[in-house]
Amino acid sequence: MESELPAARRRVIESLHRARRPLVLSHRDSDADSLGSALALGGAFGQLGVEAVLAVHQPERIAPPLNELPGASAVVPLGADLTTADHDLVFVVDTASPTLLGGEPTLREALLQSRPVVNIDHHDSNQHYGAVNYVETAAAATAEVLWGLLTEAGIPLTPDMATNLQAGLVGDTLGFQIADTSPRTLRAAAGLLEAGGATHGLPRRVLNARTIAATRLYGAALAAVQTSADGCIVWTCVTQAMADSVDASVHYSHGLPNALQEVVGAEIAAVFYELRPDRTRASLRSTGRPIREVAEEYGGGGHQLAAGLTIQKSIAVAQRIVIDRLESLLAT
Ligand SMILES: [Mn+2]
Repeated sequence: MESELPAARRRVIESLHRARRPLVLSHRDSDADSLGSALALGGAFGQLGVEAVLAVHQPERIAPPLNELPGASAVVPLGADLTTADHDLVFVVDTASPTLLGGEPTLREALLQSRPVVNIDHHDSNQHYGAVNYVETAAAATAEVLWGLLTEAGIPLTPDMATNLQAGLVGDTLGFQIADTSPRTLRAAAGLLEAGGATHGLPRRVLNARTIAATRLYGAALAAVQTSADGCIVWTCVTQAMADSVDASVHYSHGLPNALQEVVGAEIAAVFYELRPDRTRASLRSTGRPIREVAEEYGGGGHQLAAGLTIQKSIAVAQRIVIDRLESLLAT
């Protein structure tokens, strides 16, 4: 696969220069890398004198401060009107499979089958659904991939583009602290700093900011922390009752799995979210032992050290099932 990369890189750069009416898409539930990468790619087309349309599923749900990324207000909904527009090429960033775009399956098919798709990503689970697939699994973020592509293509970075890419780098690497952070990641960060994209300011806020309700929910979940396997497994729950008591949604509790991983002695961290009385989501983190297989056993997935799954069970039952499974994993 790696040997195919130089050819794919040339084809992506050709596509950047060839596009006249590009459509840029990224996955639903935008994060700093997906949105920052899409916005920076839109900026790159601007530098080439081409106007790109950027679309994501339900952009109105992009919450502060993520919606402050330069250009975010111009992102349009992933809607049926896009299928009849005269886009010549579709660029999809940071999206391992078409399903992750969200929206109706028929809409996704119409969008992706009517025009050539250029798929730019860093997830090793990428399904290579494009006419061109440029998937750099060694990159810590799609922002890092794009930094390399735009530099090689000779497209100068504006300060806004650099801010968007830096937000993606900071977001996906948790501030350059995860194992995927490579010398090249830091070279990209240095290049983005030189182009006017600071690591503090907006990228830092996008990574760390929490509303007051989310801060209270975070505190409640931390206070409910439990351990097993001699402290090697650390977990907690975010229940509907907790969320209701602080006027938040269970979805507001981002950052908890990483926080639990900081507990001394923790090898595996798990956070259970009560989505419905009979539906529970679990986010898993590991300091070394691969946990993606456990997520996959329950229909989930992700990375070797950061994965997630959803079980159609109550939170109490789901927690028992998953913790039992993690205990047996640690015993092997
Ligand atoms: Mn990413």
